[in-house]
Amino acid sequence: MKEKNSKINIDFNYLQPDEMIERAKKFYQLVNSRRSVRDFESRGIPKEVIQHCLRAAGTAPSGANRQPWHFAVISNPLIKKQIREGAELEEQEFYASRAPQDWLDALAPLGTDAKKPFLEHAPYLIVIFAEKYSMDAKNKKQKNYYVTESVGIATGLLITALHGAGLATLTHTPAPMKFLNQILGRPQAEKPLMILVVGYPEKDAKVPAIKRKDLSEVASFH
Ligand code: IYR
Repeated sequence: MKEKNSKINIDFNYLQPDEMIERAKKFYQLVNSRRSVRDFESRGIPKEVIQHCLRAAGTAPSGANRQPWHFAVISNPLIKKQIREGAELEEQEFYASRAPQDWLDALAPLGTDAKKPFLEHAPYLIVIFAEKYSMDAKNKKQKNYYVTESVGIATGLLITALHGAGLATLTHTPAPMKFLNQILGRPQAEKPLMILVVGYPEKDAKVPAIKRKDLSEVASFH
C-alpha cells in the first residue's frame, strides 16, 4: 500500500545571526576535539547513553525515508571475543598479503596492525549494517535507495552523538566483514559497513599526530 502524502508543520528554531555564529563555532570546537582512539578502558557505560545516541543516529535523512540501517550493539564478552577473532583473521590476511604496498604505506603513520585488542576491551561494539532491501508490511522485498549515503550520514550522527556524550569511538573496518552477519545472525540483505568501537580512552592513550585540512583546502565558495 502506498503511504499517504500528509504534511505537518515543523517546529523550526529561527536564530539571530550572532547566535548562529556562536553556536556554529561552539559545535565546531566540540567536534574538533574528537579523535579516533585505539586504546580503551573496559569501564562500562550506561546503556541509556548508547540508546539515546542510536536514536540520534536514526534521525538521519535517508533515501525515500527508508531508514536502511541496523545497529547491532554488543556488550557480551563472548560475542566480542568472537568478533575479535573473526576480525583478526581477516586483518592478518590484509596486513600479510591482501593490502598492496601503497595502502600499507598510507597506513604506516597510524601505526595499525592485525592485532585488535580493543574489540574485547571496549565496553561496547556497534556493528552498523546497511539494508539493501527492507521487507514491507506484506513481507515483500522492497529495494532501498542511496543506502551507503544514508547509512554514512547516520553513522556520522552516531559518532558525533557519542562524542557529545563524552565517549570515544573508533571506526573499524576489517575486510571482508561478512563474518559479522554470521556471528550476529543478521540476514544476508544486510551489509556490515563498519564496527564502531565505543568507550572511554585509556588514561595514557596516544593518538597519531595528524592534522585536519584547512577550510581553504576542502571548501570553495562560488
Ligand atoms: N582495516 C584495517 C586497515 C585500515 C585501513 C584504513 I583505510 C584505516 O584508516 C585504518 C586501518 C585495520 O583496521 O587495521
